[in-house]
Amino acid sequence: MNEKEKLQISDAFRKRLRNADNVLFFTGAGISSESGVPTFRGESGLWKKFRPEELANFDAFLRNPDLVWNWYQFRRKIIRNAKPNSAHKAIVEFEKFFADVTVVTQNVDNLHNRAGSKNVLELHGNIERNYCIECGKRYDYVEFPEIETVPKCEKCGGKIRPDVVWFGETLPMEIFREAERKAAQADICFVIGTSAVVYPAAGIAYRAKEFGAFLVEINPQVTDLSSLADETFHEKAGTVLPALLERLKEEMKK
Ligand code: BV8
Ligand code: ZN
Repeated sequence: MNEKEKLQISDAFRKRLRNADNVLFFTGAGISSESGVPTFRGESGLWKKFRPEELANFDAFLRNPDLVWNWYQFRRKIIRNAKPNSAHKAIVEFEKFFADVTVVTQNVDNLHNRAGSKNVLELHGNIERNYCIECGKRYDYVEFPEIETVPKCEKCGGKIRPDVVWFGETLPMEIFREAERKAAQADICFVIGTSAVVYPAAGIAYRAKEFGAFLVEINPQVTDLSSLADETFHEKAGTVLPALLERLKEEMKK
């Protein structure tokens, strides 16, 4: 679909949009790819030579702290130079049309917050936050110098790690429980830019569907969720979401 063409939506979707109160946006790395932030598993995968599971885990960090720390420094640099894209911004605009709009994101790139979304639940933490693995001292939104070795805590000398959820680590329980509550209340659940292979996060989309949400998937690829979706747009989020916002404005005028 090019910018000019109008987005085709089903009558069922149009009806839901007109009557919805609670809308949930469940997002993954794909929503940030148009900001220039690489996804994990696509061809532009972050570091071809390593699978995310080999770097994003605590044992890898203990075994090779400098490598893992520099992987995050490499990503932080990309993310700091990135800007929220039209998809992130369209989600902020949706807040004007519905009683409750919640973003449940697997991303750690802080782009939903920077776009101005009010209710963002970060299931996997945030790359701009860090803490000492020994004493827990926080080092949030600190600009670490371009050092090659993992920084040490000024209080106790412990290694500092990014405040993200690594494979094998539990998600922040309060946040995850809130995401589950929102999923159970959602009238519409958008699933945007995720391969839906990471659990328990991916379970949020299934839960929303189970509790009656109208499931809308936006992803150029087919995923495990596609067969479950009530509406699928195999297009980029940066194209679909602004077009959907235009349709919404028209619908709301009627
Ligand atoms: C836990 C933070 C246990 C770090 C991340 C076997 C089976 C099932 C599960 C498991 C298993 N073995 C292990 C597990 C559990 C494991 C898991 O799910 N593994 C998977 C890989 C099989 N999960 C865990 O370990 C979780 N913890 O289970 O704890 C436990 C329980 C009790 C007590 C103790 C422990 C923790 C998982 C969290 C891992 N951390 N990230 C970091 O970012 O560095 S996960 C990482 O993957 C990111 O968060 C990312 O968001 C997430 C999912 O990836 P996606 O976001 O979907 O990105 P991906 O690249 O895959 O896909 C991008 C999509 O976008 C594509 O579909 C593409 O087509 C699309 N796209 C591209 N461009 C666009 C687009 N879409 C729209 N528009 C575009 N322009
Ligand atoms: Zn410390």
